[in-house]
Amino acid sequence: MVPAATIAQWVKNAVEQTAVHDLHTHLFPPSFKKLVLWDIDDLLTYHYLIAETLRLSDISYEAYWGMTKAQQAQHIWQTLFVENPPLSEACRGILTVLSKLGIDTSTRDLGAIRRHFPASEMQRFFDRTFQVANCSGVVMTNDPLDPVEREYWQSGTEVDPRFKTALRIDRILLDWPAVAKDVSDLGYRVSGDISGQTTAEVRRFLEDWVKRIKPLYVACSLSPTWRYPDDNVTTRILDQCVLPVAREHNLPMALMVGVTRGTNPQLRLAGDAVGKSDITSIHRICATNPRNKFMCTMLARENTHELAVAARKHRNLLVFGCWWFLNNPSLIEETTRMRIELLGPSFVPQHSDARVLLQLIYKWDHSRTVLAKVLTDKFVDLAATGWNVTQNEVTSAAKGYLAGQFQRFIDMKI
Ligand code: FIX
Ligand code: ZN
Repeated sequence: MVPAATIAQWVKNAVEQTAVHDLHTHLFPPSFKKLVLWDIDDLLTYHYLIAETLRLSDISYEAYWGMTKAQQAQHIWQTLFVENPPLSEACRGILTVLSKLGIDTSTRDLGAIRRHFPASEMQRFFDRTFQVANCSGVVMTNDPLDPVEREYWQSGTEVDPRFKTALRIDRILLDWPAVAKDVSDLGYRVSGDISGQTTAEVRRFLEDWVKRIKPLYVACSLSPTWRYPDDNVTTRILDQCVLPVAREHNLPMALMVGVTRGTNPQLRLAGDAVGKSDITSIHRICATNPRNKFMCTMLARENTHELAVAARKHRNLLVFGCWWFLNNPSLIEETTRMRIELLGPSFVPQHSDARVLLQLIYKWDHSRTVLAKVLTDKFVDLAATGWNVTQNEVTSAAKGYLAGQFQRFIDMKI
């Protein structure tokens, strides 16, 4: 029988040495200059840390938002790292990043830390981050209705090949009729009441953007109240526009379900919350559209188990990631254990959701540690049955979880 210590070493090596392909981030390539977030002030002003700071500091929302980014970062550092111990996952993440980059934090001096991130070094940090995070590529979140981003695509800006695309369509699915004017301003004959040529024109809009950015999948985040099917515009646009286009191009539709936007609008991006969602809608969308592929992550811990069960029922459904408030070691561990027990190798344990380039370093370091722990236990359990665990199968499991399963699903024809 292979000793547990040997298995642990094989798993650790395989999980550390396999390059991850990160299937959902909010990162942009260096050429999309206005959208790039990368340095220590960007790390500190991450919306996870804004929410944590405004719980502990007496500053008003208005005063916080009235500061420059550098002042906000300083305030967050002072509140979360100097006046309090940086115990939360998002705080620990910053310290992991700095430590992996060899930056000394012992003096707790933000000024000294900032000197490691001169603006002139931005480009170099891209290569360094991908290398330290052992990441081969990331999928962006690409919104054609964002005027700043659209300009980069329309002007043919070159994209670093490590950055893959995903066509994000939240506004098209959720903001009708308000969004009709924006789509119509782009030259599509659409109307707020979805009359006339509207659905054909929305399809043409989607087709044009599929051609332009060549996405790996189409994506939308949805609230806990989302139901499928429903007698509303979202179902109509899904059924008549999005799913036919996705089918035609063999693109999965990624459903990220369970976010209540703007629970506290004063917190802006940090003000979104979580709610329990409806798993039967996932069953129905997969069952009634068998020629479409779906990816799904759900934000509520309460939905995680039933989502794994749903994936057992629908081969056109890929479960992925521990999203946002689930991206904490304790919840990644229980979720990953349960998913392995129900789905074996056929899911994607994690995505980073990184908004700031350097976050790739900590999000993957922390997730890899948990994945290695769980995978070791599972292979040790196998060895205890007399199964002759081999280093090859350990390596191939790690490759599947970190890159292969996603690629397999993207390539799969149904
Ligand atoms: O909808 C999403 O893609 C979410 O991940 C984001 O909107 C969210 O703000 C986030 O950054 C979570 O990690
Ligand atoms: Zn996201």
